[in-house]
Amino acid sequence: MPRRRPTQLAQRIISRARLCGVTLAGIAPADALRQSPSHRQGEAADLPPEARSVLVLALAHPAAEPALDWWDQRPGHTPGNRALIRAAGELAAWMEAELHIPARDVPYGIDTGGVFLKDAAALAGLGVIGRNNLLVTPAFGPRVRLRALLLEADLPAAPPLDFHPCEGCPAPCRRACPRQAFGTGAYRRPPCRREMDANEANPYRIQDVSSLTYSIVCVKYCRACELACPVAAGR
Ligand code: B12
Ligand code: SF4
Ligand code: SF4
Repeated sequence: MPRRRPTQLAQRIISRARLCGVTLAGIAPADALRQSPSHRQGEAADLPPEARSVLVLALAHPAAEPALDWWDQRPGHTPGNRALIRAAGELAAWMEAELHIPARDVPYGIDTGGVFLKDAAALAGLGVIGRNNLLVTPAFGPRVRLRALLLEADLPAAPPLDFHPCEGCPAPCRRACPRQAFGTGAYRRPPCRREMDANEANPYRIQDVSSLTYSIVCVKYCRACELACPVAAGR
C-alpha cells in the first residue's frame, strides 16, 4: 500500500465509517481523552498505552424514530446501539485488513472498560457539551448515540468546532426535565437516575419485528432534555 499522509488517512477512515452506516465520525488523540474532564475524575480505567487515537462514531436518533432508543434484554440492548456495534465491528475488521491499523471496539459501560463517549465526541469535533449535559451536534442536535474505537495509529486531531448553540438560548432542555435535575444549575445525576428507575418500573410490551409470534419487553428511557433542544429539531 502506498504511504498516505495522516490527513488523507483520517478522511478515508471517516468516509468508510459512513459507508458502514454511521451518521457522523471523528477522530481525537487518545492523550486528549486521557486528560479530558471526565477521565481526570478517575472513575474509568486508564486507556491502554497502545491506544494513540480514538475514532468516535455517532448514529442519529431522530425524534421521529423513537424505537432506535428502546432498551430490551437482547445483546446490544437498543436497535441504535446494535447498529453502532455492527458498524464498529465492520470498521475494525476493515482497518486491520486494509490499513494494518489495530482497532479495538470499546465497551459501552465505564465499569467494563468503556471511555467517556461525550468527552471523546467533543474532542473529535462532532459537537459541544450543551446545557442539557449532552453532546449537541450541529446537524442532529443532541439526538445522537455514540460508540468508540481505539486505534494504534497517530492521526490528526479534529479542528476546534466554531459552534455555540447554547449562547442566548432560553434552555427549554432544562425546563423539560420531569425531575428538575437542573434545578441548581448544573446537571445532577440522582434525580435523573430516579426518573430512569421509574421508567424501568413501567416497561412496554412491543411486537418483535423479527418474529411475529413473540413480543418483547422494553424500557423507554426519558429523553426530555434531549428532545426539547431546538438545534436541528426538524431532522
Ligand atoms: C452512566 C450514564 C448515564 C447515567 C448517569 C449520567 C451522568 N451524566 O452522570 C444515567 C443513567 C443517569 C444517564 C442518563 C442519560 N443518558 Co447516559 N450515559 C451514561 C454513560 C454510560 C457514562 C456517562 C458518565 O458516567 N459520565 C461521567 C459524568 C461524571 O460526567 P457527565 O455528567 O457526563 O459530565 C461530564 C461531561 O459533560 C464533561 N464535559 C463538560 N464540558 C466538556 C467540554 C469538553 C471539551 C469535554 C471534552 C468534556 C466536557 O465533563 C463533565 C464532568 O466529567 C454514557 C456512555 C459512555 N460510555 O460515555 C451514557 C451517555 C452519556 N448517555 C446518553 C444519554 C442519551 C442519556 C439520557 C438522555 C437517557 C437516554 N434516554 O438514553 C440521559 C441524559 C442525562 C443528561 N442530561 O446528562 C448518551 C449521550 C448522547 C449525547 N448526545 O450526548 C451516552 C453517550 C450513551 C449513548 N448511547 O450514546 N446516563
Ligand atoms: S435547548 Fe438550548 S441551552 Fe439546551 S442544549 Fe439545546 S441549545 Fe443548549
Ligand atoms: S433524561 Fe429526563 S430525567 Fe434525566 S436530566 Fe434529562 S429530562 Fe431530566
